[in-house]
Amino acid sequence: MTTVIDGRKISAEIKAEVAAGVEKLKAESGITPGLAVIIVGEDPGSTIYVRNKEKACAETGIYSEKHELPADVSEEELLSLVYRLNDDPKIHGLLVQLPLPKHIDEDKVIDAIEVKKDVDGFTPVNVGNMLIGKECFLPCTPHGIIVLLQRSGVEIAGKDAVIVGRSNIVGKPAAVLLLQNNATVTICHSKTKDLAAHTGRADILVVGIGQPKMITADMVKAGAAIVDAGINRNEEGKVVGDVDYDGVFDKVGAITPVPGGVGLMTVAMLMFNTLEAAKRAAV
Ligand code: BQF
Repeated sequence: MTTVIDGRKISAEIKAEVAAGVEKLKAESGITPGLAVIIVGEDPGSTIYVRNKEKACAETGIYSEKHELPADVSEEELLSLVYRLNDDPKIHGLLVQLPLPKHIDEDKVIDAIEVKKDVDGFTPVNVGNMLIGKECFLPCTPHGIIVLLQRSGVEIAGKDAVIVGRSNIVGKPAAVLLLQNNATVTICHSKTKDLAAHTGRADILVVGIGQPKMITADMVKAGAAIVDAGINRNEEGKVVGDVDYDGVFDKVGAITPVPGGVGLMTVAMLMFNTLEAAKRAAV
């Protein structure tokens, strides 16, 4: 019997725990955690994601601000908004929704975010601290993947974990966190020779590449745990992952659905990080 890893249930648990933490912080210190989200332009995906974040803030008792800038805003103007929010005491967490328009240097903008407010975990200092296992804000999607596995009873230590995709937002940090949890980790990417030979040995397979139905039944190990971090639209306009869900379902031991899996955890872990940022500001 295949287990559906229920991102809806587990993200709701995380948000309930965050809501309780927010109440406690308010009662004990009078501090309300605050999240500021900057969105540049009107990318349809980004608009939905930002709305999901605002909704999650409302659910957990976190104060939220949305700052909408036009697509043709200058880098300078965006940076000065980041600096202003860095210094705003109501704001404990600050993120700039990616991707940014091509005329803006994403790395430069990320680097401008105060490390103590970097609830996406994207600043170089946070990434470095994560790599050496020091206290930091963990990036939301990979952290969400670890929590999904832990809370659905998938053992990580000693397992062969294979990651397909090496983005700075999903694949690379997922590899680091799985390694920290004592998996034996392989990272596959577009230049990997014989992808199926690697994926077919995975006890835990994490996929984030942006290719619908890229991972098929012949490529997975029987009984494996499959984590699908892909979000694509198929020919019918339906949201689908990178894994051929129906095709692999009967063969695998556990699998995350899309939608209703990793994506929900990304937003829940952002709430977790924002509460953490506010707690640290309180001491
Ligand atoms: C779901 C994101 C790519 C690039 C930038 C729930 C979200 C998505 C899916 C969501 C994502 C993806 C976010 C589902 C935030 C995850 O039920 O499947 C929630 O809101 N996400 C983002 O902010 O930036 C992205 C993916």
